[in-house]
Amino acid sequence: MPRIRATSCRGRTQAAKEAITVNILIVITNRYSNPTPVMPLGACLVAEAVERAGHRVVALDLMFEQYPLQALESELNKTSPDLVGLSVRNIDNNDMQRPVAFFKDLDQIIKTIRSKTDATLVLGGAAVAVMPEELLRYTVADWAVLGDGEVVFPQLLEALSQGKAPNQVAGIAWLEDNVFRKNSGYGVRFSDGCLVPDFHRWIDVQAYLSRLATVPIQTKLGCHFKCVYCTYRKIEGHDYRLCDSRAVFEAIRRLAAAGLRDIEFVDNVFNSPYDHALAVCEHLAGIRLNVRLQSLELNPLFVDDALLTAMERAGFVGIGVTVESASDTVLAGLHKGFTAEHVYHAAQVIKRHHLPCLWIFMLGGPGETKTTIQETLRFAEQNIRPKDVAFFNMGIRIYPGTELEQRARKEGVLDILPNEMLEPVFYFSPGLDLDWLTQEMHKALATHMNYIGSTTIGLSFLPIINRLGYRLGAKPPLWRHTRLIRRGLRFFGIDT
Ligand code: B12
Ligand code: SF4
Repeated sequence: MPRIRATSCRGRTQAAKEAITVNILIVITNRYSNPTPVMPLGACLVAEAVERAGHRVVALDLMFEQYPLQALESELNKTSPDLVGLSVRNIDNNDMQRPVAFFKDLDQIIKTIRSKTDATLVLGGAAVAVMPEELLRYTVADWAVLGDGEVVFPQLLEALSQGKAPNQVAGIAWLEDNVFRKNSGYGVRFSDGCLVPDFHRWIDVQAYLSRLATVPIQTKLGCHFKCVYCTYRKIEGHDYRLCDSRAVFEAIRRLAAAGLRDIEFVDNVFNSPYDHALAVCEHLAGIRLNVRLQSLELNPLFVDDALLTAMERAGFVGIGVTVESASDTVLAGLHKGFTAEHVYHAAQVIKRHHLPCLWIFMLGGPGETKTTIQETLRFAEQNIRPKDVAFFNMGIRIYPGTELEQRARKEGVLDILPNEMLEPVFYFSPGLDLDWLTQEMHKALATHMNYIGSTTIGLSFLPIINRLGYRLGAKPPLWRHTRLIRRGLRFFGIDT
């Protein structure tokens, strides 16, 4: 079997430039099960794409492995791969109060791989697109794939196995003489209309479903907004790349036929561009499939009666609106591109419909003070229906290259180097007292059983609740059961 380490292929002769089957092991490294385990859509799409390109692929999902390093060792022995692809989703848990640095798990994983094989090591996954240089340095991997893995990874393999220069492939990053290099550029992800993999082929689907996981699907990439903290444009680009609504319908039909009926749209913003979202929903409403749909990523700017009616008719069972704040000062500081008036308007529209709604807030952003927090809490008090749920996150994770990073440096609240920012680091408005906010939120959560904070999401026993819920017949989304769960926990003396 060809060993295709980056260095060895550079000097290959013309004769070697023929199609070579590469033995690939894709290791899905995410083991975080809160609030529910997330099915690794991207890793499965990538596995299928390289298999289509003629390579031999095995996927090892570490999510439910009791002894992940032993499982990895045994798979390395079994498959003896030429190339190991690491799918890395989360850098950390984005929780300022109880931060957990997931990227550190890579240390032992890499050591295990390196102790068994000298196979080429390729990084991919959302985390890698967010902090490629830092993760390349941390893991000393050979290559990192940024963005559209199912397009870029097969091209990288072709280059590696045929002796072409991999650094010519758009969407690749690497370290050369300790200097970070990247060949940026995005693929055309939806060109073949293939949106969903055959999940059963790669992962233990039932293990996910029995923990109330939903099945992810994406209908677009890119975002025109410019929120100061956001990494999504780094992952997906600024320009919209839309998947045709007929292809979305066909993909959902395929999922339903495979028994996968709780489906979640994981677009960065589901309802922007508005016409695209409406077309997708109307298509699905036209021929009702037996599915339960949801999306947590609605922008209040584009919430109107026509869209919500189409969503209801399409089979949506829950929506999330990412408003972040109901204060003009904070919304302006975050560059959200909408105002408090839009937030209030969205609330009026939502009240006219039956769809359960999760309201998502981010407290402590630029310009946040006691007064702006009170504005947001007042909005929540007066506009969020008791059957709906409000999620309040405190502090904002700062990523290198964002406007928030620049602002934090200017305000003197951030003084570490980008390389040190794999360790979770958060922005918290200098105009706000953290103890005051913590107490305020404690009171708000104590008096509203439909409110949750990041601590609730990070509860160590949430996975047990998920399994129990599934056995009792609960259906996703999990947040719809917030009141019940919180009341139940309170009964047992656990105040979340
Ligand atoms: C939707 C979403 C969610 C949903 C997921 C719902 C669901 N059923 O899947 C919810 C709300 C539950 C969620 C939760 C969390 N999320 Co989230 N989420 C996203 C979002 C918007 C899309 C993810 C997605 O499915 N993309 C579509 C698939 C196709 O893309 P992909 O998996 O990235 O795969 C592509 C590439 O990465 C690459 N690739 C993937 N694997 C591999 C492997 C190899 C070998 C190669 C070569 C390439 C490759 O190719 C793939 C196809 O093109 C991203 C942001 C974004 N725009 O990506 C954040 C994001 C992934 N989430 C993030 C985080 C932090 C979290 C949470 C920890 C936050 C929290 N406390 O709630 C939790 C963790 C949940 C868990 N158990 O792991 C971060 C992760 C990186 C980081 N900053 O740490 C992101 C990037 C957002 C951000 N803040 O930067 N999330
Ligand atoms: S709307 Fe969402 S995806 Fe777009 S820039 Fe803002 S936070 Fe990022």
